[in-house]
Amino acid sequence: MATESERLELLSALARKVLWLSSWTIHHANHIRPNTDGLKVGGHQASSASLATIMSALYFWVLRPQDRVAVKPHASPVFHAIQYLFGRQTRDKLENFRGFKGAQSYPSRTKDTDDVDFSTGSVGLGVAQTLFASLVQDYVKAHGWMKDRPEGRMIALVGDAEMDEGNIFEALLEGWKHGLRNTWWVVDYNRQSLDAVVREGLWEKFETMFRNFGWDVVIVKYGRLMRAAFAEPGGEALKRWIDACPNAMYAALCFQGGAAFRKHLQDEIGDQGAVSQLIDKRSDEELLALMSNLGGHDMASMIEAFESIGHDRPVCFIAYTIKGIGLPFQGHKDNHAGLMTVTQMEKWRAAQNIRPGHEWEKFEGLAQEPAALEAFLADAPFNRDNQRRLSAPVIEVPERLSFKPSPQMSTQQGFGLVLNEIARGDTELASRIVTASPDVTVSTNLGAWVNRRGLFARAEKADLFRSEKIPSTFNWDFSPRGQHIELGIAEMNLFILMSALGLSHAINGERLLPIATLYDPFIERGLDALNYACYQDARFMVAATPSGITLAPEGGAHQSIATPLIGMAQDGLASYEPAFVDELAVIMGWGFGHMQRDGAGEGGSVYLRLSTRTIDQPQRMMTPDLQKGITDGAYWLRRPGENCEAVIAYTGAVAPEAIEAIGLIGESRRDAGLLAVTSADRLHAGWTAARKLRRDRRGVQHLSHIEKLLAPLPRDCGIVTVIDGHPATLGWLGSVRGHKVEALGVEHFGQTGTIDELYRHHGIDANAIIDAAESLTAGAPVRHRKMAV
Ligand SMILES: Cc1ncc(C[n+]2csc(CCOP(=O)(O)OP(=O)(O)O)c2C)c(N)n1
Ligand SMILES: [Mg+2]
Repeated sequence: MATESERLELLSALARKVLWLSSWTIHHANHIRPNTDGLKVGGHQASSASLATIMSALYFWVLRPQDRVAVKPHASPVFHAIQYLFGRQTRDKLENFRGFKGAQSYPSRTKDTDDVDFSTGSVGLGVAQTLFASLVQDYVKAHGWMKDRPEGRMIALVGDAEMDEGNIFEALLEGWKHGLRNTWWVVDYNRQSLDAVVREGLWEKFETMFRNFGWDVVIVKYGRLMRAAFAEPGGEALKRWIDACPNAMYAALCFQGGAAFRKHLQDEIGDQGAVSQLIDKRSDEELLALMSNLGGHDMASMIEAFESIGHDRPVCFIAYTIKGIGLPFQGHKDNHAGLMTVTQMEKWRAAQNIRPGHEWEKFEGLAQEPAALEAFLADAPFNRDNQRRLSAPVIEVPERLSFKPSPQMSTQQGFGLVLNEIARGDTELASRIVTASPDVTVSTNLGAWVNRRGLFARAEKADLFRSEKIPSTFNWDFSPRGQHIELGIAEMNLFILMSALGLSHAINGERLLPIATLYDPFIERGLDALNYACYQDARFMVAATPSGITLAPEGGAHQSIATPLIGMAQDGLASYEPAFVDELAVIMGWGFGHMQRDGAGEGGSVYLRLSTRTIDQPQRMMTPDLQKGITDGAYWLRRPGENCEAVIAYTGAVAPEAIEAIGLIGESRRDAGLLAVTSADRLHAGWTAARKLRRDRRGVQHLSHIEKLLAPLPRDCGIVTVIDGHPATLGWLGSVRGHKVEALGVEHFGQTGTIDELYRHHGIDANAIIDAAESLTAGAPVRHRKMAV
């Protein structure tokens, strides 16, 4: 067995190798791989160097298999190099870094093959993901599902400038409310962002803030060389100088080198005996080594810091580093996209005893025995379990979700009713659903669900109003069994929580079926986090309500126009906007299945754009055909006749207007058809996929759902589309088979008013639909119009 100090030496050697391999990966992509014109790798080199020691300390020493990490985006070459040394990444992928199907520019759960825990890229989001992943682990544990699995630590490697992202602060506050545990954030305090050097004293702000939220803070500022020098005569003066040196100056001196440090120290400290001696006895090279021996580059200091934690409270490590350490542009303020020239790389290669042509060899140039290095890697705690990506069985979804019907309802009300029915039952589905809402639980109709299933907290807390017997519609009891996670008003948090809950099957080996509710316009407030959750292939359901101008008296600021287009364009999210509650129940049932479907390109998350508008509900049998039409995205509510001249295709809450218009149009155009579009997204996706299939495999006759639906229409039939949202959502229907389209919808921020007033104002009322149909089709004018009210 190697001794502790031998093992530390092996570890430090591997950290140097990690820096080399990550730099070589980047260099290879820029200078060696053929056809890399225009593929210049920016942003990675200096940022990666900054973290090579810290990440080596974590992966080769500190981490256990159950720990999970979000790596700062530009440190992806470091991550890939570490995985390469573990034998989990191929040389081929490294050689193809940033290339098609190569190792990804930013660590990606879905695109990389070397065990990325959490994707990163849009700074701030991966950081918050670790916090919510920890809360989800607590949730799984509290529900008795952890079995004998040990608790993992959720760790983020955070850039200091990344801390500017507001979503991190939103997450911190939420974490505090929920008693966050098992979370470590390691701030790479290199005092540089992309453009600039960060403000002086930023660390103090970080420190107070984290302590304020109940975190432990560990500042790792000085490496061992520094600490030894401080203990020498004159060391105190040196330390004072280092502490007082402005960030930009320190960075500039690191770039300029030992001689520049010497000159500055002499100029500023003057001739003071002991300290002068301390400086003089070191060569320029030694002086630079001393001055750049910040904590984050000193293996022993980092290990000591990590190992000093013996509790499960959250910890923020602030590790001082130098951006681009060890490379020719270290510390330079413009180094973000810094790359080594071929000559610089040659020089560095030679200095590390790496023979040309042997650059990818794992232990090339290291003085340590390959067998000892190999044994050390094999023995790393992190490497002891190969099964880090877990899975969980599919939760059965009842054939049909039921609800207590009424002749008139809104889809938002229906959503509450469907969930209430599930909550009443004793199914596996009911126990695996977990809901969350950013302070709009009651106003999005989750109240009944919460009354039955309770709120989640690690400790019991009774609803005081209930214990005091004060009448209230809602029972707000908190317990470890609760299934609703109440969030503060931060939509970013909502979607990152969805991202964490929706990956529970892969991270915790226990499947959860998360449902988020929020007001539809605030999808945009959390959009980057929603996109992030989808990018990671987290699985969840979003009920967004109310929506559109249909929320009329709520006014302009709350109206959503673009969300149907977001729903269509967002990859990994199947979007639906049902008009009727029976449709919604079908979609939700299908959705719980879709959320659990596995395999390449299979399954995904579900977005339900709902409404508070109460409308007449159809009394009908839910036949298998109708059910299929609803989930495929459209069905004929009134089938077009053979000589159809006009079709109205509608989505969502404007159903009554479309139905009224078709009635009036029908008086002069008998064969008119009414197409209920439950999902423009599914229709469009199906259409695109069918065209691709036909193109790729000539002779294949596959038609998509919308092509089949529109096939019987005569060529000169006109289609009026109508939605309470942007008209482009349905406008494309005309391209499917070349029909003329008049697309109605909302393009401008509205104002308060009644639904009738606003529909008229924006031209999505029955008369506007009739006018549009008339303008598209020949024949006698429609005689009747809807009477003004
Ligand atoms: C949301 C978002 N905005 C902008 C960027 C572009 N960007 C990438 S890295 C970076 C600077 C990061 O600085 P820091 O976090 O200190 O990391 P360092 O470069 O020092 O390693 C910026 C602005 C991004 N990736 N994500
Ligand atoms: Mg930085």
